This record gives sequence, C-alpha cells and structure tokens, in this order.
Amino acid sequence: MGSVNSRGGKAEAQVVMLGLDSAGKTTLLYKLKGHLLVETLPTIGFNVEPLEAPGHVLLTFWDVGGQTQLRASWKDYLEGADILVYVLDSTDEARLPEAVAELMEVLSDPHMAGVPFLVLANKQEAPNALPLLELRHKLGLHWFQDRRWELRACSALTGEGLPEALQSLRSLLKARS
Ligand code: G3D
Repeated sequence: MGSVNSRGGKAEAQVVMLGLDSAGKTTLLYKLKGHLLVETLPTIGFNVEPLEAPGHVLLTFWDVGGQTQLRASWKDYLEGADILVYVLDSTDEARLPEAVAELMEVLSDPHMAGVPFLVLANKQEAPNALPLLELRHKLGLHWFQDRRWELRACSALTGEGLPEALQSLRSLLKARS
C-alpha cells in the first residue's frame, strides 16, 4: 500500500478499516457506495473497495475481518496505511473493553506511528446505543496527543453521520499530506 499521493491528478489514500466482528464494517463500506462511486473487487477474508470521494480523492478501503482468528492478520494491512478507520458497535457495551484493547494494540504498531485515525461509533440509531460522550469517556482517546484523530457517531443502517464521517476522513488525510 502507498501513501497519500497523486496519480493522474487524483489524490489517493489507503484507508484501513478495522473493528471487532459485527461492528458494522461491511455494512458501512457498502452503504458508502450510495455516497461515492465504487468499483467492486471480489475478495476473500477482506473487502477492498476503491471509492472516489468528492474533490477527486480516491480512497481505497481495506475492510479486514474482525473475528478473533483474523485479528492476527490485521498488522499485515497496516504498512502503508494513510488513515485508520476503527468501527465500534455502540450497542455492544460488553465488548467495548475488548474493542478498545484491540484499537490500542493497532495504534501501538510501529507502522501506525503518526497515522491519524477516525473512530466511528456505529449503530447510533439503535435505542440502546451508548451516547457519543459516554463512548468518548470510556475510550480514553485523549491520551493520543501524538497524532490527529476524531470520534464520530454514525449509522451504517440509515446512513446518518456518513457524510460527516467522510468529511472528517478527508480533513484528517489533508492534515497528513
Ligand atoms: P462486520 O463487517 O463489522 O463484521 P457487519 O459487521 O457489517 O457484517 O454487520 C454486523 C451486523 O450489524 C449486521 O446485522 C448488520 O446489519 C448490523 N449493523 C451494521 N451497521 C448497523 C447500524 O448502523 N445499525 C444497526 N442497528 N445495525 C447495524 P445481522 O443481523 O445481519 O448480523
């Protein structure tokens, strides 16, 4: 994977999307198809989607499986990542500590040094979703002062919050390039 670069006048960025299984990564990726232009590639174990964002930004999303047995492979996708999108299931309070521990592990990988990240608190339309403020508190992300990051609420089901999430993605990438 390469860094933010320009090919044929288009900025390109490698977006690695991680999160526990059932966080909603795949749903999110395919919902984004409604917002952006997509060319689908068949994949096994992970989904790769090149999406063209407004402003001629080409985002290649690597949606890597989150089941326990696949998590060991996450580090293989980190080299060359321009940004990490970490998807949380806002309704799964029981597995929040596990989700946070996995995020911390990813962020401590040497390939991730200085790489910005966007945490998406997904499933926010669900009545039992933890509010964003509570999630912010529980995540303890304020410790990360060595890089830029944002936390955004969204629903991959309804599409709510996705335009704002894309906007955050672009501004985090812009600050990096
Ligand atoms: P993953 O790729 O992270 O493993 P999936 O997760 O995209 O497969 O989603 C896991 C389940 O969560 C799916 O339900 C999916 O419909 C649901 N889901 C994804 N996003 C949202 C959301 O924003 N809100 C709600 N309420 N549900 C969501 P099933 O029932 O198919 O397992």
